[in-house]
Amino acid sequence: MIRNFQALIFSWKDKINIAFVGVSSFIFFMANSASASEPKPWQMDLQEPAGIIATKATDLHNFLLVVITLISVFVLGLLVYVCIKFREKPNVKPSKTSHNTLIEVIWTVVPVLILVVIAIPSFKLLYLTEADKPVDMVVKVSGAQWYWNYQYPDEDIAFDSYIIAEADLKEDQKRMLDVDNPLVVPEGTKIKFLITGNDVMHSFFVPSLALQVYSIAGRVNEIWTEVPMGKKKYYGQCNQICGVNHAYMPIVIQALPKDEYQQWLKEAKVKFANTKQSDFNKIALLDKKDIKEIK
Ligand SMILES: [Cu+2]
Repeated sequence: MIRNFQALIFSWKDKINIAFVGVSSFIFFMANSASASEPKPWQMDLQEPAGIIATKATDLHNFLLVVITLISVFVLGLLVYVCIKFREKPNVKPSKTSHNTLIEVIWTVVPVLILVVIAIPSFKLLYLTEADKPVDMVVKVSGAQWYWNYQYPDEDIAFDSYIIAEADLKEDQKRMLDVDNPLVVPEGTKIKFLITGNDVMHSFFVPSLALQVYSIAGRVNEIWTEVPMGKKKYYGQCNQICGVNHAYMPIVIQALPKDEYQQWLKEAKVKFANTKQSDFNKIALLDKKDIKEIK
């Protein structure tokens, strides 16, 4: 019995080993999280926000979580109170009360006030995401069955972005998330995304940058975001069920330092020189001077 018990207790050596594995996995996790924004195993909360819009969206989410928790606890408390106070035993003859003007006014006015309190920060954030901010670059995103097409109108390049098949994955690539041609952008840049579709509805969804916009054929939706400083990959996925390969059209936005981005751009202009840009996919952008005249 004692021998069994001793066998169960870890020796000091085992403890040091476990601590070492724990610490090294933590360091690996932290190092990994510094270079990529992606979902984590057993993740409970939102992905770490990147940029001003995502930070504000996360703050709003945390505020709403408090509001909804307070409301749920209050309603649960009321239910428990009513169940105990008005149970059958002490109320053999039940009350037939059906109206109480004061309570009815309270349960109408209080929810309205709560909605107003929620609406103010909510509209502020919505306005920020929709506002026509001056941006550093424009990227056109087209959803297709089942891949993404990225076009840089100012650079006159376009290319398709496909998932990497499981059999072709390299060691540092993620299953179901990495792609052959990521959307490469310079770090610390405000970007306007023009989002459209080639066939059925898709949705361009990159949680850490708080981007989520429908891609619809015949329409151009737009949104802007600020990609923060730092060489980092932002992972996303199509989140509008678009057909049999819906799960296989991930999104990768790769932020690079400015000089590395210029180098990539140089190579991309050669690599994608023969990628045919169909007229359907082309968009006409106004020159900057035209925009000024309109304003
Ligand atoms: Cu889809």
